[in-house]
Amino acid sequence: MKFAPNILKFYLVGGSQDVGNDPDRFLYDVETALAAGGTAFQYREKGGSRLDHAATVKMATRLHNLTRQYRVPYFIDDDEELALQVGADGVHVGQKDQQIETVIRRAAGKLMIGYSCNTAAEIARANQLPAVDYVGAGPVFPTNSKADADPALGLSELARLNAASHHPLVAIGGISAANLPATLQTGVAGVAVISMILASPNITATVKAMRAAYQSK
Ligand code: TZP
Ligand code: MG
Repeated sequence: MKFAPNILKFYLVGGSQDVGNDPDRFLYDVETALAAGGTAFQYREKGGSRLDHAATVKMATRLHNLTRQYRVPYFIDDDEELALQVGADGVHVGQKDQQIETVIRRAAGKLMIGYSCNTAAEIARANQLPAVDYVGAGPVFPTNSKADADPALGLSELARLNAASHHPLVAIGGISAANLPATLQTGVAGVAVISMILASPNITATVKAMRAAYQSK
């Protein structure tokens, strides 16, 4: 699958730890969000997860089937080997994960590559890496979904990072229905969310409200 910036519009991120370690609920919620119009999905099995490696591979395969069914690009966080093993479309690499150069060497041409860049220096470095397809910047607002998150950037710093980036930029961290319009005003290509969707009492309504926020932009 070839990268296009519009896949970043409503980028759903999550793992079973984000829904109380309930794998079946996780699959059901991801399917609901994809059916309602999510534009990309990233499987991020992280801190607090109770899945062992075999269960993670099984989950990654089931999610692959779901993303195929809904024709949504499928990324895996921080594990290009798992991404290649299950036939995912991309890998997302954090600053504290594997070296980006190593991932590029192993995955360029086979997987789309996303890279977390939360400072001007990190954006400048990513600008020198044409194999990177998009950058993710955050947390924009305070978040409870990432234990080791940096301090919140705020909207003006987000706008500065977006302007400096040669790659399309997706904003992440603490994005809610309330701050979505202001976040989009910064000019970012899209927003990536965990709790806005996975903690929503009505996922379908939440995704539809996100779509409406784009239309009124
Ligand atoms: N990276 C920066 S903030 C964050 C990640 C993975 C968590 C985003 O979760 P939420 O619930 O949308 O704030
Ligand atoms: Mg990571």
